[in-house]
Amino acid sequence: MKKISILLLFAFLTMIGHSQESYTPSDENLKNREWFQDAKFGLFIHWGVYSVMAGGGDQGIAEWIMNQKRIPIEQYEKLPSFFNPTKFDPNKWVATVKKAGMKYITITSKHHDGFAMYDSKVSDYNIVDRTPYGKDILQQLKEACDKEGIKLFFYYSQLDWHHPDYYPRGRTGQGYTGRPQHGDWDKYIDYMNAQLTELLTNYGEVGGIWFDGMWDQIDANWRLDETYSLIHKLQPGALVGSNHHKAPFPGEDFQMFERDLPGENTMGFNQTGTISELPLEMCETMNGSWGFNLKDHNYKSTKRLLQTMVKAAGYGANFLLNTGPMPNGEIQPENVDTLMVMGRWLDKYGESIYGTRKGPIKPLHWGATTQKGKTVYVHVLQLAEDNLLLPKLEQKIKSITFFDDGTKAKYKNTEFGTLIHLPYDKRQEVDTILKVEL
Ligand code: H79
Repeated sequence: MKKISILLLFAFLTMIGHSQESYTPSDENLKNREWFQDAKFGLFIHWGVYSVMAGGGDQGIAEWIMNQKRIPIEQYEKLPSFFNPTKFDPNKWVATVKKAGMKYITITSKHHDGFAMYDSKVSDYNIVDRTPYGKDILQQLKEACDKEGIKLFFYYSQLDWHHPDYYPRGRTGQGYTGRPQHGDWDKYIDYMNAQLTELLTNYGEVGGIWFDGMWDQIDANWRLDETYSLIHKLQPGALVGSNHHKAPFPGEDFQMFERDLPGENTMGFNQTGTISELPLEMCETMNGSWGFNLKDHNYKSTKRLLQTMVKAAGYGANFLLNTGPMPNGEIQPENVDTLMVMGRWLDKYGESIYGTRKGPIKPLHWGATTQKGKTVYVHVLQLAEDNLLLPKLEQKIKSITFFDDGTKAKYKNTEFGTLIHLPYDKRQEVDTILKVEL
């Protein structure tokens, strides 16, 4: 009897030893979480062989074209032979990122189509073996990033429309692909872990892994414990996040929100539940597409993007803004223009964004607050009146000044909060920032 309970206890201890339930992030990981929260702004890059299709003349299609147009694997496999980005210049990408005021890049290493954009040895379905270009873009980008102090994260799709062992199939990649109606799920997970091992061993220090696609079959046996342990073992500092649209699972280091501010669900699929205590990140598109789409000119204004970034910062969340490079390897000029405008704004107002944490007042219809030490930045994004009622703060206010010219703002404390006078001639088009000293 006693022997059995000791055995059981042993089994239990071994289990939690591997389990991410008991995951304690390393010091390096915690340091990187702080870095991440300070960084605030990154570039998301969706680049794959689908860029050759440029959306196929359809405004709403890009990296999903294989699934949406039901292209069988046999046909889709021709795309890599058309992929030859002769104008790809990683140094130019990184220069653009720096000028935009971004601190990191998250790039697709493999999207749902299963095609690896790097030199993978566990499958020849990759950029080196299958394209006339023949070079590893992740490698080149990492070198360019290292030179400039930009961190590189890898997006990795758990969902795979190409691998035969991604079986049973989930909500997508059904029927048309031409794969046999059988497969060995565990072999697929092994394959995925092998690819992740490559990504975490061959490219030096990686910022983190950005998972996507688990929503395809959320209840499948993803063996998350094993995958997350593997990543934390290979690179204890790398941050793990997953776009499963749910509250974070054990072993994850940050929580992400797709095209929604934390806690919002305008997209309909963001059932993230509560906002966790982990570092947060919101990703957003500049038009309506992630990958390159020739017809999608539905660009959001820089004003709107900057205001979304400010609101995200008000939640303490990073803003990961996307671009889908063209098949020739260049970033769309329209996107570069937008990034330059954002960079110029950050040159001037970055103090109120970088290194801040969410402010004492949760974002409201008029704007948001961010905080650094004893300074609260009040970001007034839209206000019809010339007075702002700032809800009561716990600490006493010492002074309020306009960020732009350092002049004092008139205010008075009322029982409902602080009434701040905001004359129209002090207003900025994008964001009128007040510095509140506590
Ligand atoms: O990589 C980009 C997109 O390709 C990918 N994530 C971003 C970062 C993405 N795929 N799908 N979506 C985003 C939207 C999610 C749609 C879903 Fe559903 C709604 C997933 C589950 C419900 C539609 C219905 C797709 C599967 C079932």
